[in-house]
Amino acid sequence: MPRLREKIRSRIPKMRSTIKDEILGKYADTVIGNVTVKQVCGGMRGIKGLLCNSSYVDPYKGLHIRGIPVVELANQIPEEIFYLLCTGEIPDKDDLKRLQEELYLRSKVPDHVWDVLHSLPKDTHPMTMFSIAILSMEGNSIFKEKYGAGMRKADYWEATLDDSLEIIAKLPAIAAGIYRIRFSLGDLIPYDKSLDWGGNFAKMLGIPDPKGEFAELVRLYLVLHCDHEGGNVSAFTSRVVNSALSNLYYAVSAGLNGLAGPLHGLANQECLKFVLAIHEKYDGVPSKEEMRDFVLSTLKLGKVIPGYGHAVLRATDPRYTAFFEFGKKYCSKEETFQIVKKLFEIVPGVLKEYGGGKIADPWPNVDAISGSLLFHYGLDMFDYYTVMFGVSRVLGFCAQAIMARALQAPIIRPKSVTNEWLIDALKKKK
Ligand code: CMX
Repeated sequence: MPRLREKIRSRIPKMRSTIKDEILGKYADTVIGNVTVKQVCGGMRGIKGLLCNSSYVDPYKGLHIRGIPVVELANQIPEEIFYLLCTGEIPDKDDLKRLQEELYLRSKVPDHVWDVLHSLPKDTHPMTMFSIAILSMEGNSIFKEKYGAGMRKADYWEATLDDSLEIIAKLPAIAAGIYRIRFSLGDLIPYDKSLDWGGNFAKMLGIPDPKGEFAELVRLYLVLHCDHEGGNVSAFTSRVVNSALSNLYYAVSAGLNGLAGPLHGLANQECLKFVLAIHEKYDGVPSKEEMRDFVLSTLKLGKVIPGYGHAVLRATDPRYTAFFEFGKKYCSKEETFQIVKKLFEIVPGVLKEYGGGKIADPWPNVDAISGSLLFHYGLDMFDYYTVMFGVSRVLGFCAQAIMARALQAPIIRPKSVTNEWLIDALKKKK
């Protein structure tokens, strides 16, 4: 029995009493914000309407995992981050070992998943394969089985933790398997018990890695993408689905479907395409003037500059900076990395000028760089990049679901209104 379970269990009474006594008990009807018409028409941007304690994004300082700036966690491994997301603590050596053993014991992927993946059309997008693979295991949900047998509400979190461990344990094999099947790279590579979760994922992809740098990059990638509050498209979707007590297989698959969109997780694939288009056009790294022309002509075509801008951030994404440091250390001569660097010198200024102030965040987000590093190590099937993102983000989906069930959070159900209702309400206000 991993101590992760006991740690979560021991924290639940305090978490519940904070909500029940300190927050709801004293301030249930206190107003903490207004909603403007612009927010109603603009994707609910910035409306504070959800609790999420696993992570927080400061507009200027970026992602914090349980209060810790993510750059300070760059040397941890993903299993430690999952533990941290769920408990607020980094595990000691013993707890980490127990969690890794637990993941190993649950790592066998059911045979039918491979049959399903092999039966899909050859050109299926890897994200579609990923989402289908997770959903195809829904019949194994422990939550579903226990709920059917009359599980108490107080135990929902534990069954959600079991489903989380089952899913997370299988992610490296499933995701790496998708890579090898989709791009016809030969046999699947078996799980290696001597390796950590991220190291296994790197190995099972089959990318040659004589110095272990690629595995280091994969671990960093999995740490940096693990969570990003509760309101982004994928996390929110996953939370909403799970709030109906649809089990985690449904919720994770749904979150991944949101991640697959070009304004969200798919942006990293778009970013590398953009970088490679620049490389091809100028047959290498362009001059600053050429780069500026390329960026401006992209904007004039009505396209966005991938990897720049963010719904919440208002400064360079610290995850970008962490990857940048990795790139400087290991692949500063790689031309795609140099293009990424030059884009950073040009794009923010152009976006500020060209956007006339309408672009809220002209700075790079994590996607502006992640693909170029993967590309350097030979992971050049960029359709696959969002799967890497997904493997990491599932840690956050699961931690958020465990917390929500531990707090016995209700079904999520904001109110929508019609145009007529809105116009009528506004006239009355006038
Ligand atoms: N290039 C050109 N225009 C941009 C832009 C960019 N990189 N970022 C924002 N804008 C534009 C928007 O399209 C919008 O234009 P319209 O008013 O004509 O629709 C305007 O600036 C205002 O948008 P915003 O308030 O600054 O940004 P949003 O919160 O609406 O959108 C995001 C945020 C990320 C979707 C947007 O910046 C974007 O499309 N960026 C490029 C794609 C990208 O990198 N996505 C990854 C985000 C990270 C993630 O969520 O995973």
